[in-house]
Amino acid sequence: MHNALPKVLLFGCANVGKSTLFNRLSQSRMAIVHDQPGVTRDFLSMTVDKKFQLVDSGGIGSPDNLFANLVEDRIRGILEKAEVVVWVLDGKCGPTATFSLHSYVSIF
Ligand SMILES: Nc1nc2c(ncn2[C@@H]2O[C@H](COP(=O)(O)OP(=O)(O)OP(=O)(O)O)[C@@H](O)[C@H]2O)c(=O)[nH]1
Ligand SMILES: [Mg+2]
Repeated sequence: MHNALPKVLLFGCANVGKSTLFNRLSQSRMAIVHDQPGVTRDFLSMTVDKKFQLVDSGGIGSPDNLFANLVEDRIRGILEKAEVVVWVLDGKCGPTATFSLHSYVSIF
């Protein structure tokens, strides 16, 4: 992800539609979309309109599996580097996440 353009990170719980939004905004089908939490595990980025680097990330609070901690560590790392963080929420359940955003990044 060595790109001088500003990074816009899609952040949020698993299965809320981050990858769907990534594909829509990047006009691609790069991200795997599936109705099951924990599908995205690593970052995916694409330059949009030659203006910013859109970054899809794994979901926080993914089901407990071998990768959950690794996914969360990766998200914490990129959160500090992103110029813009878009917190994606599921409109049906709203911001009822079982996490504190403060625990993810100190600047909020
Ligand atoms: N009804 C509805 N379903 C959506 C919307 N956006 C995404 N979905 C569906 O929600 C499911 C999860 O979408 P993803 O884009 O894979 O979600 P994600 O946040 O990337 O999930 P993880 O990678 O597991 O963190 C898929 O079945 C999508 O088709 C939306 O705006 N409305
Ligand atoms: Mg995803």
